[in-house]
Amino acid sequence: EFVINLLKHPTFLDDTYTTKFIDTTPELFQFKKRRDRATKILTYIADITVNGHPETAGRPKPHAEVKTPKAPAPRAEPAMGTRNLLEQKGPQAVADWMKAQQKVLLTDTTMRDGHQSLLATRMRSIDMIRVAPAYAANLPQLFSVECWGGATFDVAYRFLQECPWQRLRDLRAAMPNLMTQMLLRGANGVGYTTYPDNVVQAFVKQAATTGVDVFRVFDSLNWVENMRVAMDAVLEANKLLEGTICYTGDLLDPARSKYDLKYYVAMGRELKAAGAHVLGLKDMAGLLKPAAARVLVKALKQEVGLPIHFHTHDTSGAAAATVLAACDAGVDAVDAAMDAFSGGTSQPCLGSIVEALRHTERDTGLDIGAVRELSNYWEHVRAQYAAFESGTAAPASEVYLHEMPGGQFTNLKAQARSLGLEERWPEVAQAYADANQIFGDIVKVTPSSKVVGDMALMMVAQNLSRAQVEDPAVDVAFPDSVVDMMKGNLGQPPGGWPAAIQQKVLKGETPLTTRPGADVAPVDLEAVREKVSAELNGFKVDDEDLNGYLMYPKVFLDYMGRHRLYGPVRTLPTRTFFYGMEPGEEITAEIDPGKTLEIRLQAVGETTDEGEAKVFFELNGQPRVIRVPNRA
Ligand code: BTN
Ligand code: 3PY
Ligand code: ZN
Repeated sequence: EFVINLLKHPTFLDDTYTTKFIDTTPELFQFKKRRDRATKILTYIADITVNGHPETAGRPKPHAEVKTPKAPAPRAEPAMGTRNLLEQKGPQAVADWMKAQQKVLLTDTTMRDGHQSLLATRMRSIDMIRVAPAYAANLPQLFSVECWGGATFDVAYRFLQECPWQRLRDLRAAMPNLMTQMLLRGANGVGYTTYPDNVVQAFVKQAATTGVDVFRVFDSLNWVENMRVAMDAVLEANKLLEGTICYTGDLLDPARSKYDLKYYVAMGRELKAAGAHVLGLKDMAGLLKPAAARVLVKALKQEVGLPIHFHTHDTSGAAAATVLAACDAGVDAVDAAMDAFSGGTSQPCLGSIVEALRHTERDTGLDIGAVRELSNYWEHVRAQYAAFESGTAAPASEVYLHEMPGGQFTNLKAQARSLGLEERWPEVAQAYADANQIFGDIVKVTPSSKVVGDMALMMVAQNLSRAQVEDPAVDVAFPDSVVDMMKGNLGQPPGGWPAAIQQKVLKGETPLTTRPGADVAPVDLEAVREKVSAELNGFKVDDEDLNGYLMYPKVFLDYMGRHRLYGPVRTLPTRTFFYGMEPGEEITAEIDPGKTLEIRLQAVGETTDEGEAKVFFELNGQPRVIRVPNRA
């Protein structure tokens, strides 16, 4: 057996490692040909077993009795669902069908926003793919399954060592009758910056080809201009376009008149004119109150005329009331998550909505027994991710003060903790609200929410008040993200940026007032493909890889570098991926359909004087020894 020099190399350990390193130090890769995928996976398990996973170190562990979750059995052959309608009659027919339904249609967000909001987006594909056939068979009445986009794209590459495209492909194949749904940040794609138009176009085309049916497109400042390129690309792909309004403020509060009924209706009409089949109403922070939902949904239904799909978060604990009010007011579809992934910063509970509407004219028609079985599965899944729980146990009415999106709330808390500001969280919440006002009261959702969060942390860390920040006489070193936003690089908010703060941040530089993507030169896609391929030693870069690189160049290359070492670790059980194995334990990993590795950990040997641990396995009954550096 061989020694893995690479793991010891300082470039790798300090995390600046990229595949470039492979080109400059070819001697480390001479073993390349000998390393089959099974050996790579054993290497990964050995490394995690000896050294632990960097992401779970010092975090709570799942209980010893937490087993690999078992998906419910399919109850029948998958019945026809919305996907069949989309395939046969196209997206306009789906929208017409939605409007003709009495029942409330449901989207299950467990596989995207549910874990994004509760578990820092760490759910692995295997836990989704295993249960997907049960969705197709047992819940064919679902409107859609939100399972892609948002933060899941980069987290897959970055932290889960898996390809997001493969996840999508597998889910698509396992749920042929259900529409898959993704969240797309308009000109920001699934990233945090503005991409060239042709990058956004290529991304949408690829997502549609690999398996997305419903595209929920939004802009982080509600600027429709910034959404058109993405929206047109969805129309071009003949998929269902959900043009989306982000809700902020407080509709019924006369003091927050910037975002009033007129504003939302006008934006809804703009989205309709831009070609949206469905109007998305995205309440990313869970700020829409029941009485306001009644007014808003009714007005949008009447004045815009598109079917409405409502999304909210239960941070306040009052989201179910808002959903039910929206149902009373005629909303067409709503988002919810399975019990174990609902509540708190996630969506309200799907099963409870099904029950609340039962025996009313808006009965969803979903089989509650099937919902329960799936939810039991998800409960076991969640137990495996104890390391990523945020510990938020109760509703937070504070959300009406700070207006943080569900996905950001727990993240910002963790960031505050790492800056030593945990004790001062109430100040962070207030500073977030103040930062929002400094920027002129804006929509806060990725990526604008990140800018407001950066600003808030800076204000608390440096004890700066809103008055000081706004005072031209007080010198303030603004975060880079703030400078970028004030330059106009995320686009324009309604009414533009407040001139005084913009001038202070930009120190005389002239901001952009046009659409940022319009000023970015198109990327030569084939030239990039060749460059990436060269960087990866001639690896054949397909369209999915290319689109991954275009969104996240470094994250993608780092992923490829680790993939070369560790192989298809996506096939490992989640406990093994995060904690390695115990002596005597046996697992299986299906690395190809029908090709299964039976892996048994026999023992972990002593560490040699060179600092290497020998790890003894049985692989499909044959003994194998893997040496890994002991860094523990
Ligand atoms: C990550 O990037 O943090 C997750 C992927 C796994 C990285 C492996 S875990 C063993 C080895 N040690 C490290 O610090 N990184 C790699
Ligand atoms: C995302 O952009 O990831 C979001 O979930 C916004 O709400
Ligand atoms: Zn959300």
